[in-house]
Amino acid sequence: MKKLSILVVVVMLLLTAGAANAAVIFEDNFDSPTLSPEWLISPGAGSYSLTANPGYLRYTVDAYLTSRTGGSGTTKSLWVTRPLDGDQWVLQAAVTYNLRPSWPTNNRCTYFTVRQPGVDGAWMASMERGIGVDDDNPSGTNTMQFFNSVVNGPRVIFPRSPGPVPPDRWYLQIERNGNQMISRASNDADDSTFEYQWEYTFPAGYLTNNQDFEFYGYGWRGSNNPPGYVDFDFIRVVPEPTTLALLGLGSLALVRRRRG
Ligand SMILES: [Ca+2]
Ligand SMILES: [Ca+2]
Repeated sequence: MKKLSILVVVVMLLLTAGAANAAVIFEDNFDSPTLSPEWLISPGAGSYSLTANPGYLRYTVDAYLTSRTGGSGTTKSLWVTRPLDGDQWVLQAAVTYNLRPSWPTNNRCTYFTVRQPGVDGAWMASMERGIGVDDDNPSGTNTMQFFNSVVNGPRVIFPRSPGPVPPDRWYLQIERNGNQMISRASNDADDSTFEYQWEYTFPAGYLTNNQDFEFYGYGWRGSNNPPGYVDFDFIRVVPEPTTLALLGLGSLALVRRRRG
């Protein structure tokens, strides 16, 4: 009987692992020299390359008076987006920021965002990595900010750097579980632990089931020499863990039925 129980557990684990593996919703490791057509480009200032650092998508910020949508004397920046259906998923990305310059020149901020569909769809979760002068917060010249369209989440302020800020690698996750959004970030090279986390639950009915994820950057009061850029190692979407647990339970039920 004990052996059978162990067998059931082993089979369940195998099936769960299989389900998890098969259940990757989307994945791009940026191994191809051309961008997959699943991505949509909204043209503007800035550029992307899959050959500058093979295996990575490099987004180079145009820091000379650019903004997300343009206007007020700024030029619209380039965005890379992808539509995503459903309300149970985890978006994962490994990214190396190389924004380089520090105070007082070349202000650059880059965004990793999930928003409701449409150009101005409500922002559901966003992480902003910014380097340079921050008009709103003089000490905030080297920051990671969590926010959405409704509220600002935590802002992590790193020491002001007298020289160019060295490249830093982050592992980012944005999880949607119905109305709840959870943003997590790790910058200590251990992707299994998150040094920063922020949760926000939207009112029922606020969010539709569809969304886009998007990244872009912009800057102001700066030149583009030297350039600042972001290297994405991968971006993937997997089912939200509760969904996976249910898949596991489903596997167990199947095994039990087979035994019965
Ligand atoms: Ca960590
Ligand atoms: Ca890669």
